[in-house]
Amino acid sequence: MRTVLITGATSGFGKAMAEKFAANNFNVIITGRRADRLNELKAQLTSTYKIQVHTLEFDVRDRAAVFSAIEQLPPAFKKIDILINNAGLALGRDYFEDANIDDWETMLDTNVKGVMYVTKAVIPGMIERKEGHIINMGSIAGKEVYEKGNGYCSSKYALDALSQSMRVDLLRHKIKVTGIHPGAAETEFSMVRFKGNADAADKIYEGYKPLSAGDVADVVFFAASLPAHVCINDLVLTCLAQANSFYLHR
Ligand code: NDP
Ligand code: 8X3
Repeated sequence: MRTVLITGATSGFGKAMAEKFAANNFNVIITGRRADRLNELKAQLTSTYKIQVHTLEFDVRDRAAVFSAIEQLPPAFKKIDILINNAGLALGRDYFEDANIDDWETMLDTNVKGVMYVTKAVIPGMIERKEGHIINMGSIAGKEVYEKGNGYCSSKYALDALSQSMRVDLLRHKIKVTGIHPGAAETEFSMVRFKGNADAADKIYEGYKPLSAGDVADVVFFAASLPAHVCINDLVLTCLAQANSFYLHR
């Protein structure tokens, strides 16, 4: 059986991806900071599907914790076929001069350095086997900068550069690298971005049908299911109402 490691599986895309891969006979390693949610998801997946689930509780910003968690994986989970770097967040939506510097640092540390740490910890096995697939969850915010997107857009542009760079460097090891860039999708993303302000979060999804976490999981699974010699390098997906970062028909 193949194994997928999904970061940020306590909510949104990561949780939907864990369900999708489990339903398709993958063993899954799910990570996040909220242990209660990881345990709940593990119980749900193991009772529904005939697969194995392992949980890892760590903050992707904590370099030592990332390496220690991956090193201590039980033998049955050590061979990771697919790594999905999904854990990430936006914090705040303010003009540059009003934006909070701590928020910028959290976004860059999580969305960029977190991906570097997790990938660095996971790739030795892929390199040894000359096989593996790394899927990085970018965003349309990493393709077109929008007003008040400063810190988040910077982090997702950096992640896009990282995906491209990994693809070039890991080519000789036969490791696929895919960047997936969703537009607006209704998850806990906006509640996190607006720091619990439900009105502000709800407004983001008003007047149109956004992507769901399941929609995104389906596309990620498709990218992960192609023949060994085929790689989707870069993929932008939006709901029908959204053309890009600027044009949203409500
Ligand atoms: P959610 O807020 O629903 O989920 C985010 C996940 O990331 C949670 O499981 C959270 O787990 C985890 N996470 C956040 N920070 C950390 C951290 N420091 N360490 C470990 N895990 C962390 O958002 P989405 O599912 O929507 O977002 C998933 C990814 O998709 C993100 O990278 C986001 O930027 C990106 N994206 C989202 C879009 C959207 O419109 N929703 C569109 C395009 C891209 P926990 O809190 O338990 O640690
Ligand atoms: C999330 C999509 O448009 O809010 O990455 O930046 S957007």
